Amino acid sequence: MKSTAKAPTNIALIKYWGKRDEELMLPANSSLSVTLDRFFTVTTVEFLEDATKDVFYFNGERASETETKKVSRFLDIVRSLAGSSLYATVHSQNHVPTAAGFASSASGYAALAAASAKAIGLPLEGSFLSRLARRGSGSACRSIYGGFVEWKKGELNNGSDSFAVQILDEKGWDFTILSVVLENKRKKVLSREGMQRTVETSPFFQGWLNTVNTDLQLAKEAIRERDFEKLGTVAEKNALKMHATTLGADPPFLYWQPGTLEVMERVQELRLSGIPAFFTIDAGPNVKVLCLNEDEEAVVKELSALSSVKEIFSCHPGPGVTFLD
Ligand code: 2P0
Repeated sequence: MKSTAKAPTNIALIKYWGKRDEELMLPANSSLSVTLDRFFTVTTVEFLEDATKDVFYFNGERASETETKKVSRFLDIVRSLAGSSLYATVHSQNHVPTAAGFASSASGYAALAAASAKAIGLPLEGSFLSRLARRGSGSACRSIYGGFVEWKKGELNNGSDSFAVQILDEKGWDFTILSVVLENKRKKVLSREGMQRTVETSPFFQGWLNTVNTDLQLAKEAIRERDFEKLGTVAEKNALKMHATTLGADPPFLYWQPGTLEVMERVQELRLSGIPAFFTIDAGPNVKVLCLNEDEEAVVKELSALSSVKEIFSCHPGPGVTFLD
């Protein structure tokens, strides 16, 4: 009753922003992401006959009570699906740079879903694992698959039709995704809280919902056609629209910092100089920059020269969840 799974992070090109059901983690809109080759979580789950509670180790150390509770709540879902009452020991090793603007919840819950499902004998097909991972964190449902992935929001109230599907595998198209990490970051509004506040109070949220599906269709078209400029253009516009909704929230908030704008402007200047580069931003100040492999060196050089840039990680489309045992 033991299994180890490795799951990658992903970066959304069409954002998941807003839930229609907080408990079941059902999104208000469908989203699209690219799974990254470089950052991942490895998690081992072992269900034990004689355990009296769940125990969670994170990066080799016993996790806090709060973190353990989160894992336990997720394992409750797994246990109820499997009709089991066994507690588990969970070891999770995160290979994601801290504060680099990657939601560690995506790789974290995808790895936990896969390892716990296998350890307890639940089905292992992608759609099942994706629905299960979604219950831990929305974006985790996309990390089950490699390459380019769509999370179909679904229509049903029970969430059975809300899961991710692969559009194109990681070998189907390659370009560079630069994770640009900034200096001087302030504590942010957590994405879960931020999206909830936006749904409840921002008059701009309806505008987001009115256009996100058109953006998604354009992005899928661009992936089918391997049209980098088309994909970059719609990804950048979609990210800006997502961030615009936060300014209408009450109280208003903004994830950007001066360095965020510095990177955004430099990317736009690069485009004017003939280099196709595009940005996207998640629920934090860091920026992800998309560019062609042949332009990577030039783009990294330009962005590294900015005073607010601390570090740049270069990523590519990568595979989804794998079982290590
Ligand atoms: C995304 N984000 O599509 C969007 C864009 C942040 C901005 O998914 O509440 O950690 O656990 O479902 O998945 C981050 O939110 O939120 C996220 P929960 P999650 O990648």
